[in-house]
Amino acid sequence: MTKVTTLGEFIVERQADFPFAKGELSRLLSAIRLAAKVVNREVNKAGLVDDILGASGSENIQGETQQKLDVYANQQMINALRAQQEVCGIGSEENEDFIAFENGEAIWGKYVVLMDPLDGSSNIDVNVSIGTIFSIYRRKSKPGTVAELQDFLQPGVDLVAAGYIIYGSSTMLVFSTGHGVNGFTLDTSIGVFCLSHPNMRVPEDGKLYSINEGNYKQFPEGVKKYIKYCQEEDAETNRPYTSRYIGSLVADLHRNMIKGGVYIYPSTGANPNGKLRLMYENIPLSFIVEQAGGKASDGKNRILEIQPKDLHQRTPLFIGSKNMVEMAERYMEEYSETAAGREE
Ligand code: P6P
Repeated sequence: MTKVTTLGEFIVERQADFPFAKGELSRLLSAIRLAAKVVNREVNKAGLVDDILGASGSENIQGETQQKLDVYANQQMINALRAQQEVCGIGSEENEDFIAFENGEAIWGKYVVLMDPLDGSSNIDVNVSIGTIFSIYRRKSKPGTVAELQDFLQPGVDLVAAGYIIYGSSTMLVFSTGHGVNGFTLDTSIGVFCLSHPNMRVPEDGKLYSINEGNYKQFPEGVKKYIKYCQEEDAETNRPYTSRYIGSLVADLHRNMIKGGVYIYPSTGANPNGKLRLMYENIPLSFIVEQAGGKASDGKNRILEIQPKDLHQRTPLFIGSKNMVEMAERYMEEYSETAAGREE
């Protein structure tokens, strides 16, 4: 019988890999792991209980209707991380401003966490996979003081860890601390995340392209040309590709991580800088994909090198198999007056 490695054992075995003092990462990840299990329990019964389905009646900073499960997931992550005392503050896609923990030991926490507690939540009611995305940074402000905005507005190159949880046909936690990417599947019979996808690598090439072609008319010319390239017949370059778009970023990204592919959310008329948030979606997922040998940009600039200006800043996202992203970037360069959409 092959040895099963749990997430806890993995962290202990690989402690030397982690740029954390002993035990800090395991406490941080155990908070995220706990929250993931609690959210998973609610996600899995969402179809059965009215009080967790559907909209909460409130809106988040983006003016998007918050689904009850978004609000629930947000609170579970905040509670779990607050309890761990390693984190001095949290930035969440669901909250207008960051949350600085001021209780007791928390002000000595060396890290901050940014998260999208439940991405793709509009899919909850139709039983499509959704996800949680998180980033971990070292704080820049002085320990013993409350967290400051500078602790959160850090570029992706300064990340110490990032990951996502996908609530799908199985629930998986995929994360990296800068030493490759590993995937853990929740064994619900014992409530433990077990190493199922060691050292994940994004295939350099793929046959899948993911984009909401309903927005075709509003796309930059370079994106239109790349879509046409994907649809042309060419036996040598294995085209036409297949279009797969779930409308749940974590699900589309996870499939492309495993099978190879490219996901593009470019600038559109409705969203001149793209729809996805730099801090809560694009940076953590770009960190993961780069650690697995893939590539991520805004169509020109490497996502991880973008200096954030605002907690809820949006950027276009081209992410996935290296060769596919680079082909799309070539079309953007050749055909678009501004590679990252219209001027800001
Ligand atoms: P559209 C979900 O709202 C999300 O943030 C991502 O998970 C998803 O990929 C994208 O937006 C879908 O957006 O405009 O294609 O419906």
